Amino acid sequence: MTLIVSDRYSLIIGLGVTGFSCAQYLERQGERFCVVDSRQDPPFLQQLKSEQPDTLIHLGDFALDLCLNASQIILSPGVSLQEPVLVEATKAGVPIRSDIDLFAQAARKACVPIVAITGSNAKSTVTSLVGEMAKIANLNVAIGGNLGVPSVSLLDADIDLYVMELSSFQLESTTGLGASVACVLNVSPDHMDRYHNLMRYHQAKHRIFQACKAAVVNADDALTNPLVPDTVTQTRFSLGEPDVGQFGVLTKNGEKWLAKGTQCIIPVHQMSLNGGHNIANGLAALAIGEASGLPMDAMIRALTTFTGLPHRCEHVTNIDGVSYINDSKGTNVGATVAAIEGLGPDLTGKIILIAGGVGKGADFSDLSIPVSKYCKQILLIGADAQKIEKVLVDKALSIHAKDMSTAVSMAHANAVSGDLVLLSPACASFDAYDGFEARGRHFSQLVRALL
Ligand code: UMA
Ligand code: ADP
Repeated sequence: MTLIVSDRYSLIIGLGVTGFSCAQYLERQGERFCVVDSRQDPPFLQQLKSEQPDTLIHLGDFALDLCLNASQIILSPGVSLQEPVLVEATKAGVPIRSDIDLFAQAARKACVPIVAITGSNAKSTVTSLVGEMAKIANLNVAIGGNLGVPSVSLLDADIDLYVMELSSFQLESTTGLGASVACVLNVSPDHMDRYHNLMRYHQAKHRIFQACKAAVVNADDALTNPLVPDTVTQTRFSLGEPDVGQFGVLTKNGEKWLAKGTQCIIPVHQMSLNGGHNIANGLAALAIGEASGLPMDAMIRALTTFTGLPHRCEHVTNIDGVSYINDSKGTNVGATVAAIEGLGPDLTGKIILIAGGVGKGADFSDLSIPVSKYCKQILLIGADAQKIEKVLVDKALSIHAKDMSTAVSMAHANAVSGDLVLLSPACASFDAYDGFEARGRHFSQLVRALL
């Protein structure tokens, strides 16, 4: 320990997937570093010990001394900059960086463009869709970030383009990203247990625009407007009619089209993604793809073939005319509102919504109107069920269900042909599941067992 604190070293904080990927990266670079995690048994402890038996690991707290003596801290996204040791380290002038900083520095050095996508919702969908467009255009594209593979593990000499989903947690400690194209898809409250207020969360998201070359803006959401110099090209998308050079929706012969200016690009019904919210996602992907120089034909093909990711408004099955949809990734209020408003208008019947879990300090009020408009029932599960019920104007719609299994049985019993049973919890899952995937799988299994 004495030896290491007297020399210059990087300190990796966190030994989850991010911290471990950074340890592998710094090892490859031949840099001196050590690792701390406040947990006694972090997820990648055994892997790090077996791959790097000589790396110094400190567990159980954030080790103030190690922080204060580091030449830089590489911070995992699950740890807030407001942690007292990090506040101290900042005061002491120790630079705090993210894995995204390490990644971007290497990508910039190799002159490989980075497409950077954030937003409260739709990040994974739009990132994957843009990635698909690039693949169809025969680019060697790497896709990751908050979605799947951590950033530094993607670095490879053969890559033509990086398409990165970035979270506010990652952006908080990312500086001067320099993306070739940057986009905040939308902003609505999330992670209010980590941020003091929406402004702090908004500020974290907008760090994505630092030193970007082009920005893509959601014209329907003022909170996505970037503060960037005039030299940064801006492309806008909107669910309304597009202005010249911008992306939007046009109606031709009674049919809705994704369009650019006056040019119709693809009829909405030819997209494989369903729901009004996915029209916005298709437009965002087109705008980001175009700003990245992708050819229109490849982008159109991707829109027709990309069916979406599991657990995002995923169709499970139909039983007696009732559709069952798994939207377990609907983990905040904005997502669930989008799912209800995206799917509700096309139904002959109504939605039976299954919601609840860990609310992350959210205000659920915005659910009330869409629920009254499109739902005939809301089945509440999980830790924050009461909080959701409290804000509903139409309280008669809500019923408490003991657990997911009871909720699915009740939904099945109450649904009639034309209805849609939607799991879109507006909450995280950690009160009852390992994550949104486990929750979605459980829902889908219970639904299939009804067949
Ligand atoms: N933790 C400690 N002590 C530590 C370090 C972490 O208690 O010393 C806790 C954190 O508070 C958190 C958990 O451990 O509860 C995981 O944190 P982490 O920083 O080790 O996370 P990773 O395993 O590296 O995973 C992270 C992202 N997780 C978070 O931001 C919390 C993953 O996004 C991401 O896929 C991965 O990096 C690769 O980039 C997950 C996520 O939930 C899916 N993201 C949030 C979201 O999408 O809303 C932002
Ligand atoms: P993220 O990675 O930001 O969580 P996903 O693509 O995984 O985004 O989608 C998460 C959820 O967000 C979906 O399950 C859906 O409920 C909701 N959603 C999808 N598209 C939109 C949109 N354009 N606006 C708001 N919510 C959306």
